[in-house]
Amino acid sequence: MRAKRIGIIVIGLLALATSAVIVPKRFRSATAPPPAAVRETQAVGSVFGYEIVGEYPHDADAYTQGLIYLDGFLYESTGITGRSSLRKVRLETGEVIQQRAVNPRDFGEGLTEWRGRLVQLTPRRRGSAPIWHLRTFFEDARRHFGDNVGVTYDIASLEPRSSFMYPGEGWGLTHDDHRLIMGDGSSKLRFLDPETFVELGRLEVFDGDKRVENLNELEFVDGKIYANVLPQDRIAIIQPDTGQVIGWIDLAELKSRMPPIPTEPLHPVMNGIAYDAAGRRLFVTGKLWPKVFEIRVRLQ
Ligand SMILES: [Ca+2]
Repeated sequence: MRAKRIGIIVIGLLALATSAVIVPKRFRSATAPPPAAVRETQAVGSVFGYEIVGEYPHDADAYTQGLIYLDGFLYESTGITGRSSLRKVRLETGEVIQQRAVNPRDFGEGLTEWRGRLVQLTPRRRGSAPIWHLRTFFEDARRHFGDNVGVTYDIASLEPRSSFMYPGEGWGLTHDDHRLIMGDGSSKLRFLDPETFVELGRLEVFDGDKRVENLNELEFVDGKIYANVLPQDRIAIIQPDTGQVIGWIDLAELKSRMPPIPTEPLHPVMNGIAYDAAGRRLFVTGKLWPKVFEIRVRLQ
Protein backbone atom coordinates (compact mmCIF):
# COMPACT_ATOMS: atom_id res chain seq x y z
CA MET A 1 0.00 0.00 0.00
CA ARG A 2 2.81 2.35 1.01
CA ALA A 3 4.78 1.47 -2.16
CA LYS A 4 1.69 2.12 -4.27
CA ARG A 5 1.20 5.53 -2.64
CA ILE A 6 4.86 6.43 -3.26
CA GLY A 7 4.46 5.34 -6.91
CA ILE A 8 1.46 7.63 -7.37
CA ILE A 9 3.34 10.56 -5.81
CA VAL A 10 6.37 9.99 -8.09
CA ILE A 11 4.20 9.86 -11.24
CA GLY A 12 2.37 12.99 -10.09
CA LEU A 13 5.63 14.87 -9.59
CA LEU A 14 6.81 13.75 -13.05
CA ALA A 15 3.56 15.04 -14.58
CA LEU A 16 3.90 18.42 -12.87
CA ALA A 17 7.54 18.79 -13.87
CA THR A 18 6.87 17.89 -17.50
CA SER A 19 3.90 20.27 -17.72
CA ALA A 20 5.91 23.11 -16.22
CA VAL A 21 8.54 22.81 -18.95
CA ILE A 22 6.35 21.89 -21.92
CA VAL A 23 3.69 24.60 -21.53
CA PRO A 24 6.02 27.63 -21.67
CA LYS A 25 8.05 26.02 -24.45
CA ARG A 26 4.95 25.47 -26.62
CA PHE A 27 3.60 28.94 -25.86
CA ARG A 28 6.85 30.50 -27.01
CA SER A 29 6.98 28.51 -30.21
CA ALA A 30 3.46 29.54 -31.27
CA THR A 31 3.68 33.25 -30.59
CA ALA A 32 7.27 34.47 -30.42
CA PRO A 33 8.39 36.73 -33.30
CA PRO A 34 11.21 35.41 -35.48
CA PRO A 35 14.71 36.21 -34.23
CA ALA A 36 16.14 39.48 -35.53
CA ALA A 37 19.18 37.75 -37.02
CA VAL A 38 16.93 35.92 -39.47
CA ARG A 39 15.91 39.17 -41.11
CA GLU A 40 19.52 39.94 -42.02
CA THR A 41 19.82 37.06 -44.46
CA GLN A 42 20.95 38.44 -47.83
CA ALA A 43 20.63 36.90 -51.26
CA VAL A 44 23.76 35.60 -52.91
CA GLY A 45 22.11 33.55 -55.64
CA SER A 46 20.45 35.28 -58.58
CA VAL A 47 16.88 36.60 -58.34
CA PHE A 48 14.45 35.32 -60.93
CA GLY A 49 11.66 37.47 -62.31
CA TYR A 50 8.04 36.37 -62.36
CA GLU A 51 4.62 37.43 -63.51
CA ILE A 52 1.28 37.06 -61.79
CA VAL A 53 -1.11 35.08 -63.97
CA GLY A 54 -3.97 34.53 -61.52
CA GLU A 55 -5.42 35.57 -58.17
CA TYR A 56 -7.84 33.45 -56.13
CA PRO A 57 -9.60 33.97 -52.79
CA HIS A 58 -8.06 32.35 -49.72
CA ASP A 59 -9.43 31.98 -46.19
CA ALA A 60 -7.85 34.89 -44.29
CA ASP A 61 -8.18 32.90 -41.05
CA ALA A 62 -6.02 30.05 -42.41
CA TYR A 63 -2.58 30.09 -40.80
CA THR A 64 -1.07 28.25 -43.76
CA GLN A 65 1.68 25.80 -42.90
CA GLY A 66 1.38 23.29 -45.74
CA LEU A 67 -0.07 23.58 -49.25
CA ILE A 68 -0.31 21.18 -52.20
CA TYR A 69 -2.30 20.97 -55.44
CA LEU A 70 -3.88 17.66 -56.35
CA ASP A 71 -6.42 16.76 -59.05
CA GLY A 72 -8.01 20.18 -59.31
CA PHE A 73 -8.01 21.11 -55.61
CA LEU A 74 -5.71 22.65 -53.06
CA TYR A 75 -5.09 20.71 -49.84
CA GLU A 76 -3.94 22.81 -46.94
CA SER A 77 -2.54 22.26 -43.46
CA THR A 78 -3.21 25.15 -41.10
CA GLY A 79 -1.55 25.82 -37.77
CA ILE A 80 -2.09 27.43 -34.37
CA THR A 81 -2.67 25.16 -31.41
CA GLY A 82 -6.38 24.63 -30.88
CA ARG A 83 -7.42 25.63 -34.40
CA SER A 84 -5.12 23.57 -36.63
CA SER A 85 -6.75 21.76 -39.52
CA LEU A 86 -6.40 19.71 -42.65
CA ARG A 87 -8.65 20.98 -45.45
CA LYS A 88 -9.60 20.50 -49.06
CA VAL A 89 -10.10 23.83 -50.82
CA ARG A 90 -11.69 24.78 -54.12
CA LEU A 91 -8.95 26.78 -55.86
CA GLU A 92 -11.22 29.07 -57.87
CA THR A 93 -13.39 30.23 -54.96
CA GLY A 94 -11.29 29.55 -51.85
CA GLU A 95 -14.23 27.57 -50.46
CA VAL A 96 -13.26 24.95 -47.87
CA ILE A 97 -15.20 21.93 -49.10
CA GLN A 98 -13.87 19.36 -46.62
CA GLN A 99 -12.09 19.82 -43.32
CA ARG A 100 -10.73 17.80 -40.43
CA ALA A 101 -9.62 19.34 -37.16
CA VAL A 102 -6.17 18.43 -35.91
CA ASN A 103 -5.90 17.26 -32.29
CA PRO A 104 -6.42 20.56 -30.39
CA ARG A 105 -3.15 20.05 -28.56
CA ASP A 106 -1.18 19.74 -31.83
CA PHE A 107 0.04 22.26 -34.40
CA GLY A 108 -0.61 21.60 -38.10
CA GLU A 109 2.59 21.94 -40.14
CA GLY A 110 3.92 20.50 -43.44
CA LEU A 111 1.69 18.57 -45.84
CA THR A 112 2.31 16.32 -48.81
CA GLU A 113 0.73 13.38 -50.64
CA TRP A 114 2.11 9.91 -51.15
CA ARG A 115 0.24 7.18 -53.07
CA GLY A 116 -3.30 7.98 -52.01
CA ARG A 117 -2.46 9.24 -48.53
CA LEU A 118 -2.02 12.75 -47.26
CA VAL A 119 0.89 13.11 -44.84
CA GLN A 120 0.72 15.95 -42.30
CA LEU A 121 3.27 16.93 -39.68
CA THR A 122 1.57 17.75 -36.37
CA PRO A 123 4.15 18.79 -33.77
CA ARG A 124 3.86 21.01 -30.68
CA ARG A 125 1.34 19.60 -28.28
CA ARG A 126 0.00 21.94 -25.67
CA GLY A 127 1.18 20.84 -22.26
CA SER A 128 1.00 17.28 -21.06
CA ALA A 129 -1.93 14.91 -20.93
CA PRO A 130 -3.77 14.13 -17.68
CA ILE A 131 -1.78 11.61 -15.70
CA TRP A 132 -4.36 8.84 -16.10
CA HIS A 133 -3.85 9.00 -19.92
CA LEU A 134 -0.62 7.09 -19.60
CA ARG A 135 -0.03 6.45 -23.30
CA THR A 136 -0.46 10.11 -24.21
CA PHE A 137 1.52 11.23 -21.19
CA PHE A 138 4.56 9.22 -22.20
CA GLU A 139 4.13 10.30 -25.85
CA ASP A 140 4.20 13.92 -24.64
CA ALA A 141 7.31 13.15 -22.64
CA ARG A 142 8.94 11.77 -25.82
CA ARG A 143 7.95 14.93 -27.64
CA HIS A 144 9.43 17.07 -24.95
CA PHE A 145 12.71 15.23 -25.24
CA GLY A 146 12.81 15.85 -28.98
CA ASP A 147 10.32 13.65 -30.86
CA ASN A 148 7.22 14.76 -32.75
CA VAL A 149 4.30 13.18 -34.55
CA GLY A 150 2.96 13.04 -38.11
CA VAL A 151 -0.36 11.65 -39.33
CA THR A 152 -1.42 10.00 -42.60
CA TYR A 153 -4.97 10.42 -43.94
CA ASP A 154 -7.11 8.88 -46.65
CA ILE A 155 -7.36 11.57 -49.36
CA ALA A 156 -11.04 11.02 -50.15
CA SER A 157 -12.39 10.95 -46.60
CA LEU A 158 -9.62 12.83 -44.72
CA GLU A 159 -9.88 10.02 -42.16
CA PRO A 160 -6.65 9.45 -40.21
CA ARG A 161 -5.02 6.14 -41.16
CA SER A 162 -1.77 5.98 -39.18
CA SER A 163 0.73 8.05 -37.27
CA PHE A 164 4.49 8.08 -37.02
CA MET A 165 7.16 9.76 -34.90
CA TYR A 166 10.34 11.54 -35.91
CA PRO A 167 13.11 13.17 -33.91
CA GLY A 168 13.07 16.96 -33.67
CA GLU A 169 10.80 19.57 -35.23
CA GLY A 170 8.72 19.14 -38.38
CA TRP A 171 8.04 22.24 -40.50
CA GLY A 172 7.82 21.85 -44.29
CA LEU A 173 7.10 18.63 -46.18
CA THR A 174 7.16 17.59 -49.83
CA HIS A 175 8.41 14.62 -51.88
CA ASP A 176 10.38 13.69 -54.98
CA ASP A 177 9.87 10.45 -56.90
CA HIS A 178 10.91 8.16 -54.08
CA ARG A 179 11.46 10.11 -50.84
CA LEU A 180 9.69 12.50 -48.54
CA ILE A 181 11.60 15.75 -47.99
CA MET A 182 11.12 17.34 -44.57
CA GLY A 183 12.38 20.56 -42.99
CA ASP A 184 12.72 21.29 -39.27
CA GLY A 185 13.19 25.07 -39.34
CA SER A 186 16.97 24.84 -39.64
CA SER A 187 19.12 24.91 -42.79
CA LYS A 188 18.84 21.13 -43.10
CA LEU A 189 16.35 19.06 -45.05
CA ARG A 190 15.82 15.36 -44.30
CA PHE A 191 14.98 12.65 -46.78
CA LEU A 192 12.58 10.05 -45.37
CA ASP A 193 11.37 6.70 -46.62
CA PRO A 194 7.72 7.47 -47.55
CA GLU A 195 6.44 4.13 -46.25
CA THR A 196 8.43 3.65 -43.04
CA PHE A 197 9.39 7.31 -42.37
CA VAL A 198 12.92 6.15 -41.61
CA GLU A 199 15.48 8.87 -42.28
CA LEU A 200 17.55 8.16 -45.40
CA GLY A 201 19.83 11.19 -45.39
CA ARG A 202 20.14 14.94 -44.95
CA LEU A 203 20.89 17.92 -47.13
CA GLU A 204 22.22 21.24 -45.88
CA VAL A 205 21.10 24.29 -47.86
CA PHE A 206 23.59 27.03 -48.77
CA ASP A 207 23.32 30.25 -50.74
CA GLY A 208 26.92 30.57 -51.87
CA ASP A 209 28.84 29.76 -48.69
CA LYS A 210 26.10 30.96 -46.35
CA ARG A 211 23.68 28.56 -44.68
CA VAL A 212 20.02 29.28 -45.35
CA GLU A 213 18.25 28.86 -42.00
CA ASN A 214 14.53 28.72 -41.23
CA LEU A 215 13.50 26.66 -44.25
CA ASN A 216 9.73 26.52 -44.06
CA GLU A 217 6.99 25.33 -46.46
CA LEU A 218 8.35 23.19 -49.31
CA GLU A 219 7.39 22.08 -52.81
CA PHE A 220 9.18 19.84 -55.29
CA VAL A 221 8.93 21.55 -58.68
CA ASP A 222 10.45 20.09 -61.88
CA GLY A 223 13.43 18.52 -60.12
CA LYS A 224 14.12 21.42 -57.73
CA ILE A 225 13.08 22.05 -54.12
CA TYR A 226 11.25 25.33 -53.64
CA ALA A 227 11.34 26.59 -50.04
CA ASN A 228 9.80 29.46 -48.12
CA VAL A 229 12.29 30.98 -45.71
CA LEU A 230 10.79 32.36 -42.48
CA PRO A 231 10.06 35.26 -42.19
CA GLN A 232 10.96 36.39 -45.70
CA ASP A 233 8.72 36.95 -48.69
CA ARG A 234 11.13 35.05 -50.92
CA ILE A 235 11.30 31.51 -52.21
CA ALA A 236 14.65 29.71 -52.42
CA ILE A 237 15.10 27.36 -55.37
CA ILE A 238 17.37 24.55 -54.20
CA GLN A 239 19.36 21.99 -56.15
CA PRO A 240 18.40 18.73 -54.40
CA ASP A 241 21.69 16.89 -54.88
CA THR A 242 24.00 19.69 -53.67
CA GLY A 243 21.81 21.84 -51.41
CA GLN A 244 22.91 24.98 -53.29
CA VAL A 245 20.35 27.73 -53.83
CA ILE A 246 20.37 28.37 -57.57
CA GLY A 247 18.18 31.44 -57.26
CA TRP A 248 15.43 33.28 -55.45
CA ILE A 249 11.96 34.49 -56.29
CA ASP A 250 11.32 37.77 -54.48
CA LEU A 251 7.57 38.04 -53.88
CA ALA A 252 7.47 41.05 -51.53
CA GLU A 253 5.36 42.89 -54.11
CA LEU A 254 2.43 40.50 -53.58
CA LYS A 255 1.48 42.16 -50.28
CA SER A 256 0.69 45.39 -52.15
CA ARG A 257 -2.03 43.49 -54.00
CA MET A 258 -3.89 42.66 -50.79
CA PRO A 259 -5.49 44.77 -48.07
CA PRO A 260 -3.14 45.33 -45.10
CA ILE A 261 -3.03 42.30 -42.76
CA PRO A 262 -2.49 42.94 -39.02
CA THR A 263 1.02 41.84 -38.07
CA GLU A 264 0.18 41.14 -34.41
CA PRO A 265 -0.34 38.86 -32.56
CA LEU A 266 0.31 36.41 -35.41
CA HIS A 267 2.76 36.90 -38.25
CA PRO A 268 1.20 36.92 -41.74
CA VAL A 269 4.38 35.88 -43.54
CA MET A 270 4.52 34.21 -46.89
CA ASN A 271 4.23 30.44 -46.48
CA GLY A 272 2.65 28.09 -48.98
CA ILE A 273 3.81 26.76 -52.34
CA ALA A 274 1.81 24.31 -54.43
CA TYR A 275 2.54 22.98 -57.92
CA ASP A 276 0.18 21.64 -60.53
CA ALA A 277 2.70 19.52 -62.44
CA ALA A 278 0.29 18.59 -65.25
CA GLY A 279 -0.76 22.18 -65.88
CA ARG A 280 2.67 23.59 -64.95
CA ARG A 281 1.00 26.09 -62.61
CA LEU A 282 2.67 27.42 -59.46
CA PHE A 283 0.56 28.74 -56.58
CA VAL A 284 1.77 30.73 -53.57
CA THR A 285 0.10 32.16 -50.49
CA GLY A 286 0.88 33.11 -46.89
CA LYS A 287 -0.33 32.74 -43.33
CA LEU A 288 -3.61 34.65 -43.02
CA TRP A 289 -3.34 35.95 -46.60
CA PRO A 290 -6.72 36.58 -48.26
CA LYS A 291 -5.35 35.50 -51.65
CA VAL A 292 -3.61 32.66 -53.43
CA PHE A 293 -1.50 33.86 -56.36
CA GLU A 294 -0.64 31.88 -59.46
CA ILE A 295 2.75 32.97 -60.71
CA ARG A 296 4.94 32.12 -63.66
CA VAL A 297 8.66 32.26 -62.88
CA ARG A 298 11.17 33.32 -65.51
CA LEU A 299 14.01 30.85 -64.86
CA GLN A 300 16.86 32.52 -66.77
CA1 LIG B 1 3.92 22.69 -50.57
